[in-house]
Amino acid sequence: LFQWDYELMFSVPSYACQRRTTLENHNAVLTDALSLLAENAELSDQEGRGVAFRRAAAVLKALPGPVTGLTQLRGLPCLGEHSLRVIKDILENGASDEVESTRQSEHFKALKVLTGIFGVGPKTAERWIREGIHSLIQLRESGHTLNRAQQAGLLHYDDLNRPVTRAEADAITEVVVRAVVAVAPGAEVTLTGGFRRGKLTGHDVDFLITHPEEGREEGLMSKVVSWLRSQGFLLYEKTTRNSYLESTEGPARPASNMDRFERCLTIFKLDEDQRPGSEETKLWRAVRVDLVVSPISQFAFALLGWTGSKLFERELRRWAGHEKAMSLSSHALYDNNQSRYHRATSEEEIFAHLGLEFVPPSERNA
Ligand code: DGT
Ligand code: MG
Repeated sequence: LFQWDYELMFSVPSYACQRRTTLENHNAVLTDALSLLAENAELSDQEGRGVAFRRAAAVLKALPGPVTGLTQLRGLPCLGEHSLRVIKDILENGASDEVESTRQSEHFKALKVLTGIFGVGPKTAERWIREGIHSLIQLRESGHTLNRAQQAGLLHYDDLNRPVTRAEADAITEVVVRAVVAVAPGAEVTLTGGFRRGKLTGHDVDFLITHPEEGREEGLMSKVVSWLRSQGFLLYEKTTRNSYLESTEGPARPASNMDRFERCLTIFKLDEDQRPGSEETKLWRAVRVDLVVSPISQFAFALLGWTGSKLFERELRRWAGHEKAMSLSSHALYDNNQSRYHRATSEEEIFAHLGLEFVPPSERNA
């Protein structure tokens, strides 16, 4: 029936940061399939392949309607041969053999289970799998010595693999605000990550803390963490100096005062309302919470950098480097042509420096 009506051609710009990607996804079946292949590649140390699948999925997420035929995709960016083959299989047969066999594979399932433990990355998981460890029971029985993070991860495995709801994120926000007000009146707390983009659930809750007076953020993290610990809110915590810059591509330059930029990975103990009629006796759940402290001079960059999505961030940096000869990080924006940093006190200013139209957080869900 009017088949040709739906044979609309789509058109989208190449970089995810040039697009508006809301949470409304008209192509979830296709993007779930491509995301699974991306995840498998990332877990198997094939980052390049992973990014290619993520970019392809992001293009489909940005389309204004469902894809019904391959011809609609002609001329779209980021859709490589491999991704197109997967899309074709799903459109024609309802499923892709490659995706389904990956989903069912013992190796992928074991990687998922083991990297689902907080503190366990793909390399460790791979090593354990080579020793025949595929499950939590086998890991417990193996007698491997686990570090502090992994012990906590194993102990709270079920909670940490259960999505965090918006209501739980709000409850944690209240606690973090109380902690910050108690130790540093005037300091400010901002919810970042997926919840700032409007997601209804998340794998963790991300916060950015700053103080309107430059320098007053120093020492803030340890005070906040001490307060939270003394009030019994923390099941685990580890503060690290931010090492993000070393891990990104491109010549992003560390800002001079980057050593003030601290991050604390925690596991919160969150009181839970007992469900009526529930047999459960546990009155709390564990939730992964990330705390980041930024000096006010870097706040806009930190906010932009910690709001995500991960692909949106990656695309912003790629745009900056390839199209503008600039280096963007969560600390600063360096202009290689002018050999200077661009100042910014808001996300809007950073987009403007980059020659991009402003994209609000709710439309950064690439
Ligand atoms: P989620 O938590 O799975 O629901 O989704 P997101 O988008 O909140 O992802 P998450 O929590 O892993 O990270 C939040 C954002 O922070 C992410 O979109 C990019 C950024 N991010 C993640 N890890 C790092 C890091 O090590 N350094 C910096 N600067 N940013 C990071
Ligand atoms: Mg998050």
